[in-house]
Amino acid sequence: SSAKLRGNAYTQGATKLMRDTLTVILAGGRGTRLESLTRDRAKPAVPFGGLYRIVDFVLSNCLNSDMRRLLLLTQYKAQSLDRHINLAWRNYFCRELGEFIDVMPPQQRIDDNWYQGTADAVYQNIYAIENAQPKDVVVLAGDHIYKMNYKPMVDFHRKMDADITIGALRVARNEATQFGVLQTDVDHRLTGFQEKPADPIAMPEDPDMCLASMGIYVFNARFLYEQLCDDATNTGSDHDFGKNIIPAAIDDYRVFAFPFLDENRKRDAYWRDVGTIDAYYEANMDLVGVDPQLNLYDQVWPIRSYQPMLPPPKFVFGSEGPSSRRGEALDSIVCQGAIISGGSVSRSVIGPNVRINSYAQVEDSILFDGVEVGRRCRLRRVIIDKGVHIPSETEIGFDPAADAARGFTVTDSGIVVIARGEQIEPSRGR
Ligand code: ADQ
Ligand code: ADP
Repeated sequence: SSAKLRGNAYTQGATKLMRDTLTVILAGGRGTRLESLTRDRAKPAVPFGGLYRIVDFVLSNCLNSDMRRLLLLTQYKAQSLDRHINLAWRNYFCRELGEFIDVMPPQQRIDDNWYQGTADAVYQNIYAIENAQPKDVVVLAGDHIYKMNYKPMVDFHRKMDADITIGALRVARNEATQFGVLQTDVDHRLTGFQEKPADPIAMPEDPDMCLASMGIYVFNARFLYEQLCDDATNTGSDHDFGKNIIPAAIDDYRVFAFPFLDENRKRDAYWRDVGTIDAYYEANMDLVGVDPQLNLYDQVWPIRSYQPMLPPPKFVFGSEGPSSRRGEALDSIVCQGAIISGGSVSRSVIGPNVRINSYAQVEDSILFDGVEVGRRCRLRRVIIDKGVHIPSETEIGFDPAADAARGFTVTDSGIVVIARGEQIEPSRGR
């Protein structure tokens, strides 16, 4: 068929470099710090930027980097993630050409445990990995927001004849406690590694910055098999790359850091581990400014997702016509199927099928698919999960104590999260 011919041409165009790799995407973390957003779905399936899911970023990076042999390791509440992969991603891969995206739930083939640490998750799929006969195995996380070409990293890994190459970037020292922290020599070879240290070691040239692991790795395949088999029999191990495999490898093997920089190499690249509500909120808000560092409109590096056929977003005066309020949205993203009718939206991410009714004011908020905001509501710094109906005249985000008393999650910085299925009592706000 013509689709196959196109696929064929594409694969022939893909570099041999990338055809020799297999990519394993870790998509099984619980994401408990995302509170109710991960109550019914895996973290990579959490909606992001209106029409995307978090996992779309790493998968778009893979496709854009010519990586077409992917295993996605799931574990926790993966139903909507699995469905999304089928709808959005399955069609980009042609099995006849040796391309695939396979979703791998815990195999329980090796023992009765679900995946333990990240290394165990990979170990449990070692047969599938060996079957693909890769030269190198790229291990990525399913829950990071960034645009990265992995080719230069794989290229670097081979040039250095490395056993492990770790993607790394600079982070502020006070944030480095959440990451693996690396020290390197002038050739980028690791001389030290601490997983989530209480007192992170700063970079020699800047006492306020640390070199942090992005939790993404290129492994020499043979080396990976040996390490995983050794680790599997080690009862004292957490079976985790960051906690066990990497620290143990530094002295005896060739472990390198690949610095992830912006293409023009003038500033640090954009990368976010959206592990907390606040980080998730900020990363969404990063999209709505005039010149976001993460540009979704860049046709050179498209971020793909699934979009159902929906009508275009619509902006209308309220039901009283031009004498009433204008329906408008500024500094905002508005998805298909949304209707903003006589309400005003600013600095917000408005998901598909959202309804904003007359005199409502929505500021600095993230509304998922199908949220309905009644007349004269005032919402500020709120994340509202799918399908929640906010009755008329409700105020949320102005009084943290009152919001918490109504059972909503309120973060230290004052972001309110309204869970899916929440029944909101009508309230007279003013
Ligand atoms: P963390 O992100 O804390 O640190 P972890 O919780 O192990 O590491 O998760 C890594 C990735 O694997 C996540 O995408 C997670 O969802 C997924 N994952 C976790 N357990 C899994 C399992 N059993 N099965 C499938 N997937 C699983 C890591 C590194 C740090 C580094 C940060 C950067 O250990 O050194 O700095 O990533 O975010
Ligand atoms: P998403 O919101 O990520 O698109 P779904 O709508 O499929 O995902 O819901 C995610 C999972 O949570 C599904 O397995 C679904 O059956 C389950 N689910 C949805 N709503 C509820 C609920 N109110 N209580 C418990 N489970 C739910």
